[in-house]
Amino acid sequence: MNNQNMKTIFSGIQPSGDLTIGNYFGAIKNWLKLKDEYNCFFCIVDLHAITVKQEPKKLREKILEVLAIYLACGIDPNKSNLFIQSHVSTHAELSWILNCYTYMGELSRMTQYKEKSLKVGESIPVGLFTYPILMASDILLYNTDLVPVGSDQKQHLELARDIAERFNSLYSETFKIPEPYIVQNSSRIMSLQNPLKKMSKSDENENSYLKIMDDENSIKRKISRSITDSMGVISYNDDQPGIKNLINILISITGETPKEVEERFEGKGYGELKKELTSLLIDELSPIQKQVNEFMKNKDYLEEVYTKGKETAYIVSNKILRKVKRKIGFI
Ligand code: ATP
Ligand code: LTN
Repeated sequence: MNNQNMKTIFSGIQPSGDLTIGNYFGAIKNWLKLKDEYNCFFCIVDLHAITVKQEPKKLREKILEVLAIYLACGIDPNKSNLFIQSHVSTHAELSWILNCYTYMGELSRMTQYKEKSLKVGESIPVGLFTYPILMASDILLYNTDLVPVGSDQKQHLELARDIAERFNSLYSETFKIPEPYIVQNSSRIMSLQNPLKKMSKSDENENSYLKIMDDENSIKRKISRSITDSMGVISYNDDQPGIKNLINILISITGETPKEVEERFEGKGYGELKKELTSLLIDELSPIQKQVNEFMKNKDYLEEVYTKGKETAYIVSNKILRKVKRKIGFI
């Protein structure tokens, strides 16, 4: 499972709600493209999820569902390492250490922190602020070469690189400097209700996001209600952000260029675009949903997968953690 000659990728999704097509097109689909060429670590980042309030029963269910989704999308646990972040103690340990090498100013600039802290009112958990340090630790613990994520995570990745470079220059070469892997059109799937905002699983308006597990009727309803404009032309440009978003989702499935879609839909109305997109989404998602439901019935199998994942992840990450501790001067 760990081939010395292959480069490594690391990525993760928070079990903080129902996964959306933003997670699917922005992250998981790109993992699938890379999975055979790299040593892969795909993590369910539950430590990250508790930076906002979670209900224990729901969190427990969602952690397993995210694992079931990884498997249902075609990630083979015999080839990739699938594990749950809180099972591998090295993540929290390195995170503390790197807390001491990260500056308040750097964290205050993070857009995700600014946005999320506005939503939680006056009592902002410190974890929400230090969240990018935990993410840096996830990545740096595996000598990661490449991190496939949506473009909302670019800033966090740059911080991870800065922290790694700082540590390396203080103590000599320790961490590998990771590169982002962000695919243009799918890197930012927007809200169906406000196409200027990222689609997010924690949005309060259910109609703004499409879940991977949404049934046919919900897909139909949400796409047909999605916000467009009054221009009436199917054109890929920033003045029509709603249509641009629908085209981006469509081409994430068909592999067309925006221009090809514009040409195909010349003279046609928004209704036709929405109809085709709806049926493509149903075809794409329903086989995955069936598989997720099967995996969720087999909790023993899920346990087998995450237990094996945890063991490998610990062995690999503890090597780096020990090196870090030695360099700092711990005994
Ligand atoms: P939350 O809403 O709880 O903050 P989220 O759905 O925004 O969560 P994460 O679980 O933090 O996302 O993200 C997992 C991966 O999915 C990341 O790589 C992220 O960049 C990607 N991603 C999330 N939302 C989108 C989106 N709308 N478009 C493209 N990629 C996305
Ligand atoms: N912060 C990420 C989730 C995440 C992650 C990671 C992604 C946590 N650790 C390591 C890639 C690599 C997010 O999508 N909000």
